[in-house]
Amino acid sequence: MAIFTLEKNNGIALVTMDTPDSPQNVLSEASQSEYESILADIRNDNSLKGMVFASGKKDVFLAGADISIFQTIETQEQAYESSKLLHGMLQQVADLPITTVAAINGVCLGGGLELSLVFDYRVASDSKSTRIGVPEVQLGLLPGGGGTTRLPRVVPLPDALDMMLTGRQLSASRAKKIGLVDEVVASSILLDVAHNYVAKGKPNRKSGFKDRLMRMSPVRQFVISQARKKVMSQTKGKYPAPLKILDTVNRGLAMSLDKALDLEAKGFGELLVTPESKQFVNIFFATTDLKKDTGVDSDATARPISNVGVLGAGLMGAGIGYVTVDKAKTTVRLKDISVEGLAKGMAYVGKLVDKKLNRRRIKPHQHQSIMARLTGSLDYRGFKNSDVVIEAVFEDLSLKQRMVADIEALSGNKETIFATNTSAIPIDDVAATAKHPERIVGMHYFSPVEKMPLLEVISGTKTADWVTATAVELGKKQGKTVIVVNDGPGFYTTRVLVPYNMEAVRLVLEGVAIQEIDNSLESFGMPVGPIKLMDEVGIDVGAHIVVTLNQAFGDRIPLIDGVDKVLADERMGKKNGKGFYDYSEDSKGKRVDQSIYSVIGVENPGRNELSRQVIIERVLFSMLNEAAYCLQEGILRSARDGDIGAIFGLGFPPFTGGPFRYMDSLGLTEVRAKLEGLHAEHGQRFKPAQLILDLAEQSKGFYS
Ligand code: T1G
Repeated sequence: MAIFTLEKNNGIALVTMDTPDSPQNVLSEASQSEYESILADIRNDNSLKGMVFASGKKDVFLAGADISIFQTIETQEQAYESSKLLHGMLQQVADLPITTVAAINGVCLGGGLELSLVFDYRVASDSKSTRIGVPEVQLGLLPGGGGTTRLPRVVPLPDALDMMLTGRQLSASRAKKIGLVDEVVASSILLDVAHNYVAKGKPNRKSGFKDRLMRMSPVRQFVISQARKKVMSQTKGKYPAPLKILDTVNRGLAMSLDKALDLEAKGFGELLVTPESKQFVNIFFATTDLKKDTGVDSDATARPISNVGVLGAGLMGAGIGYVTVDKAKTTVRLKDISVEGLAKGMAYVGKLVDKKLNRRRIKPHQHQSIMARLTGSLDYRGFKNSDVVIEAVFEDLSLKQRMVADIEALSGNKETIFATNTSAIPIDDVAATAKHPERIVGMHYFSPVEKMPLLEVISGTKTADWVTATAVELGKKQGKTVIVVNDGPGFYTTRVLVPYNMEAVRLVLEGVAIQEIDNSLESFGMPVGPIKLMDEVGIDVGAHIVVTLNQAFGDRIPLIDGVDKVLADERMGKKNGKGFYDYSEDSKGKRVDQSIYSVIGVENPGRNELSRQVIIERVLFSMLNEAAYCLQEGILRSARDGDIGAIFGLGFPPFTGGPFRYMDSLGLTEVRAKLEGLHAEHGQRFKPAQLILDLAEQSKGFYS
């Protein structure tokens, strides 16, 4: 079945792209030959005065080049040629003597936007599904279908850079505002309007003075240098793509279009073969697979959810309430034990929805409908109809068990799911006193809930598959990337974080400077150092969890002195303004609080000047090894989930592909050697997971 159809009416050729048996339109080798024959037909038909290009799919215009092709490209030269090939395909439209119009409805990304850029006009629908952008940077690439060259010649340089450096997807109205599309209309009249644009004839687009000025060297250099400063502060130079984009745009704007396109193809070729890009492409396919993963191995399916109850209106509860009313579009009953607490939680949600209104991302009537889904209560009234009740109260097992009993008493015959947001208490413990343990599940969110993309769903040994599947579905509706793990102390994300943090504290006790430890792990690519992270998560929270894990794993996750002294000095971290860092007015968490050293009994802090490499290995391999234990023990269902969980939940550097891909990139023989060395030097806590030893023995990796 054809990908493209061509209809000619009244001198206008309508080309419709509708890839059969696929939810997306993508530019691929399969589409190339048909595309070229359609263009040849149009080129040779002198009766035509115009061409309109549209998609036959409901919410998709064109999702770009076929990403799966990148996994088959091995050399820079091949990648360069693939970019040149795409340039040639799109140039065939640019060279048509007739007026060309792109009618954009639905996602128009990467090569999709690049194709539309060679059209004389771009008309877009005001549909919510119309999202326009160049997300290549998120694949470790630059727009290689002419986008790097043409976009800054169509829209103002700062807007073009923002799109290319962030991968931001614009709504149709935003795209019109920056001059990327000529008109925004209702999707019902999109094709008519596009056809009418043919009558306008080819535009004589002259860049405005401001745009010309922006492209002149001194101004351009300034804009580029400002953008580079921002990129470096965000990425610390760990990501090649944004820097290559800046360099290519800067040099390309001083060249003719052809030369600039060739420079772009070279840059695309260089980036495609980088290990960072390979890992980003792995992450794309992993997250795409997760979207389709029900989270259970049986054919159990999720039940419909229309009412959600949230117990606890603190930061987590309010955040869960927000993503549920806003993204899942489900009613939420938010309960707290105090009026102040409830009011604060409701206000927190209100502030987030107000922000969307103020940024014009929603209209007033949408603001009202979102807020109308949220109601508050100081008791259980209104919880009887909840399909799912999520508790987000403090980590007290008996309190959570009492809440289970309350909800079970309330729900009667309704099979209400009880989800706990605990970060470490085993689900089986929460379910131990339940009448219906099969309806108890873990839904571990990360703070702040409205920003952190991961949801870790934990199945207890008695949790029914339909309950797990329903929790997964709710998480996806809340806009989360969801992994499902099996029950155990600390589940996965908390369990791997604790040895990581504790090893950092041991280094402090050994006289290594706190700042040096954090700087070392940030130089590896962690968003924030382990000591700073403890302050942010809460030193008391971490200390509590260490005890839980030590009870479960003994000398593999040993307790350490020092943390109890920190707590005794009433240092809980950022939340009470006292921790390892100084939260006074003139520091605001930027500087280490030097008084911490005497609190934990470290004399002459910083005396131990370990190399960055040693610091990174000590701390990072604690996490890598624990991750392998989680996979070995079946807490993790797959290495894929472990990688996505660490990247989206703990900020593990995405350019490494995640802990398991990172260990594969080192080679498990090397990982085994490092761990055996650390084990010999520091004891049982570095005992290598048997899985690592076995895979190394077989010269295999986690993915091979
Ligand atoms: N290539 C290959 N497959 C793609 C694809 C693409 N560009 N986009 C989606 N798919 C597949 C996906 O793998 C899944 O397949 C199915 O479509 C449904 O996807 C030269 C080099 C478009 C917003 O980065 O962001 O152009 O698993 O479940 O949630 O400069 O897919 O079902 O077999 O994600 O509705 C730039 C990537 C490419 C867009 C839809 N474009 N895609 O989300 O569906 S590079 C992108 C997305 C490029 C040029 C450069 C999303 C989506 P399967 P889905 P969705």
